[in-house]
Amino acid sequence: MKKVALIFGVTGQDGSYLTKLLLKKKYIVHGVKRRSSSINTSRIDDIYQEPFVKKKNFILHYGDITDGISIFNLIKKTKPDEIYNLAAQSHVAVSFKIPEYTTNADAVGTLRILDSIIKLNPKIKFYQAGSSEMYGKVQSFPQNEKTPFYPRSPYGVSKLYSHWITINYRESYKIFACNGILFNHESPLRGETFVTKKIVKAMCKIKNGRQKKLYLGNLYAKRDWGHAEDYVEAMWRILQYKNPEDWVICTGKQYSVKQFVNLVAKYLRLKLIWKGKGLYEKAYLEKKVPIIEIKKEYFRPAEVDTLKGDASKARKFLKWKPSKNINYLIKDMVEYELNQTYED
Ligand code: NAP
Ligand code: G4F
Repeated sequence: MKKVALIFGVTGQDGSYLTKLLLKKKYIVHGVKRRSSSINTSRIDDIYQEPFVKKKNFILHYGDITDGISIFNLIKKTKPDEIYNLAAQSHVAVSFKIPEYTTNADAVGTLRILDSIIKLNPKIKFYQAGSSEMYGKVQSFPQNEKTPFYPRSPYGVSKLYSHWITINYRESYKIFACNGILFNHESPLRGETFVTKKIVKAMCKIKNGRQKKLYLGNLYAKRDWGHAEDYVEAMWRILQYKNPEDWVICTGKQYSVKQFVNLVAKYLRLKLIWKGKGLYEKAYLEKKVPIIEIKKEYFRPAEVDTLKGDASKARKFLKWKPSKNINYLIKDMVEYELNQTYED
């Protein structure tokens, strides 16, 4: 019998990579997409061309994480062995602008799935997409499964609710429900307003003479950036482990936004010279033209200054470790971007 997976958030970066992974593992994959006025399946459309995709092993359904009826009905209809909850309003800065919606989707959405599981089939395994944003103002360094949380945004607070409600349902109803605490992971499919994609896209366009300037916020925030393809493998391993537990997934290496910019510039052979401080810091190309400037609007009301994880537990028990480093990530993102054709 083939295993059946149900993915909430199938149209996102991770949803796309996870779908491919599960189809290669011969799962039947049901994906939940939400209704939008324009087509939102661009990240998964190519999956239908893959040789391992047959007519009936990848099926999309309409649903919404803020709509409990759709969640209940989809779980009832698709009868999954495993549910992956990747659906979220996943942009931290945006969560300050739409905090109530973010809480509804990112916190209560998880409760809706968990409660449907215990009502319909408590044997379903559940993966919750937790985030290193829950560490926020970090309480110890590096962060592992024992590090106390201190979220700094409506997004981080909502993810923390999801983390604890997943543990609460696991302990109360003995279900196989797990939290992955994933640090930042990127890829060519990353959303365009996250900082890595924004930098790569703009700098490729600058290199090709299609854009003049890139505006950024806090250059000195540090992140532990991995590749999404590695991280979806961890999600799957988490649900195959003998016990339902919580897991930190990260590279253990940390770079600032400015270092990321410099690595992209190096790959593109752009010679950047940084001058000035604070809001007046600028990166010049060939000493003359400023191509990167700072805009106050990209700073957040509360920042997560530094994140660096410790994935020893996953290394030891899941036999998981990242296979791609930051240089591979940048090469993958830049090469993808350079191959895009732009209408402008
Ligand atoms: P993403 O690209 O933003 O994808 C989010 C997915 O959720 C998209 O498919 C989106 O649909 C869907 N979604 C949003 N609101 C929804 C709603 N109300 N109902 C149903 N679906 C909804 O995010 P990602 O980078 O793949 O991340 C996947 C998950 O991991 C998210 O929960 C994120 O918060 C979490 N996470 C990500 C990272 C990271 O660094 N990438 C790290 C830790 C945790 P549309 O395509 O229609 O927008
Ligand atoms: O790329 P970011 O928007 O990612 P952030 O806030 O770390 O969140 C991502 O990773 C989390 C895991 O830790 C996920 F849970 C979450 O869903 C999301 O995927 O920003 C990274 C850093 C921040 O410190 C931000 O202030 O980059 C800084 N930054 C500087 N200039 C900018 C910009 N971020 C964005 N998005 N845009 C800028 O212009």
